[in-house]
Amino acid sequence: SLLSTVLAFDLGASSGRALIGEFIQSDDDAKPKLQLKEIHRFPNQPIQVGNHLHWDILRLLHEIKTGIRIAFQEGYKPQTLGIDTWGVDFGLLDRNGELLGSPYHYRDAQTEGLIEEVDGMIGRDVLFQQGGLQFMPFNTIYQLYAMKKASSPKLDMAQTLLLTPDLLAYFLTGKRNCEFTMATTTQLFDPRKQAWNTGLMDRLGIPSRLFLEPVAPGTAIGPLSDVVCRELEVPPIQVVAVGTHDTESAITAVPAGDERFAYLVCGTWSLLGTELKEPLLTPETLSLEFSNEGGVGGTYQLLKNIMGLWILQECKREWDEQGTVISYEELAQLAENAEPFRSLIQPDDPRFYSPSGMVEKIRSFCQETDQPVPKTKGQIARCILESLALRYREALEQAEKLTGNVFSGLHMVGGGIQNKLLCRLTAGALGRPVWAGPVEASAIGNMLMQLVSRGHCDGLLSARKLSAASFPVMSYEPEETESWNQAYIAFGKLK
Ligand code: ADP
Ligand code: LRH
Repeated sequence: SLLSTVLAFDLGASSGRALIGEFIQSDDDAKPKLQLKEIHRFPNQPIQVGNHLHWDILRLLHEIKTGIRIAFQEGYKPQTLGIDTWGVDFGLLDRNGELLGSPYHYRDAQTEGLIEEVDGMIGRDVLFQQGGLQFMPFNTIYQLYAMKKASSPKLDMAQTLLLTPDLLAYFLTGKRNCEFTMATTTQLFDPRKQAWNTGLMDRLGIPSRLFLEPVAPGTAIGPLSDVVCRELEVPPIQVVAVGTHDTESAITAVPAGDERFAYLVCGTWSLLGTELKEPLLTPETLSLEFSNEGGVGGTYQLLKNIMGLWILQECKREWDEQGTVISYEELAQLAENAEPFRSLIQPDDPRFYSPSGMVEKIRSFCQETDQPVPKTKGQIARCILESLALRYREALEQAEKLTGNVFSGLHMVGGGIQNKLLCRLTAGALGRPVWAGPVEASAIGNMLMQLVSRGHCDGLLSARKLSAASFPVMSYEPEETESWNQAYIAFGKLK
């Protein structure tokens, strides 16, 4: 029998999707399971306007509304819905509650050079002690500081800052909310004090009035507003603040059996880390540049933000724009057939962060480091995938060093695991098994927190058990360990 139906919106930097989750108890007395159905998928394309890169937030709202409509048209009756998105970005509301302009995309160039500038004002140690994050140019702190430096009138007029998932929930409910996991991606939330860092905001000229008190994942925000219900002809279902940061939703769905495990959330970004009960704010964490992000169920996630499949996405975009659209399956196939260990890049080299010209950037990296320059699509894709796999090894070893844990293998989740070659290469590079699944981890984690909020699931551990019982996992065993060890040495010399 059907115990509950939930609707999850998972918005990544490359695409968004709506999935229905049915929590089902079968007749044969087995434990209840979660069943997924994808009902809507849409691209998420940033738009350059003048000097700024923006998200098309109204289009995303439109697609979410479309997803809600489709759910009911297809006969589902979700009782709740949740939204998770990429981290750090936000919209500003004026005193009438209207959105001030289009939210900036985190890859907007306005934050260039600001890490160093803010370091100079505040000090890197202090920033790390009080923010816990890896120094990424996109962190909310730098975006707001960029607006301050540009004397943005929007910043003067703004009354409330809503992080992207809260902004979208606000459009649907009219209720302003601030969910904890997203709050911890701003670098303005102090993980030790568990409070907004108003002292830091004052020093940078960021108005502290903008920030709402964070609520724990699993908190109900409110029902769909009357206007939305009338427009879509749907009942006022409840919107829940899930683990609204997509990374944290994905980690919620990792089907790990034990308390200590390592994971890799593999999408546009690669987030590799391990779950802790408290933030680890040591000098070693700072020097190895790991983040402490707030997770669901009172956890902290010690993780490394790695450039990820973004590099391949950008190459694909370039090739597609030249007229021959190539699928990720085809690219993986070409990479499979390409010569192994021909050339490597350091995926986290800053040049790979900004959009455009990616193929050329890869070639010049190889040239500068005296390696064969990759020419074909297959050679380029192979170079990216092998380099990522080696970077994962480095990050996994660093996570072990920081925590003193030893991990017997790596759980991989997210859209990137559809690239089976990447999973295989990762197992090879690590010299340890990879357990891949589920693909839709963020949407599943989103659903699991809806089930927690409705009392169907009593917390993170049982949520993970439900994920493990409901979705298959594919194992990859290490191969060609000696060649990988050689490649790892070559990779280490690239810095
Ligand atoms: P995000 O949530 O950040 O938008 P996803 O989790 O959807 O990202 O993962 C997107 C990545 O997954 C793409 O960059 C691509 O490399 C990979 N991918 C998606 N579909 C496939 C596929 N069919 N085969 C291989 N790789 C794929
Ligand atoms: C992955 C992600 C990651 C952030 C980045 C902006 O989608 O949320 O955790 O650091 O986007």
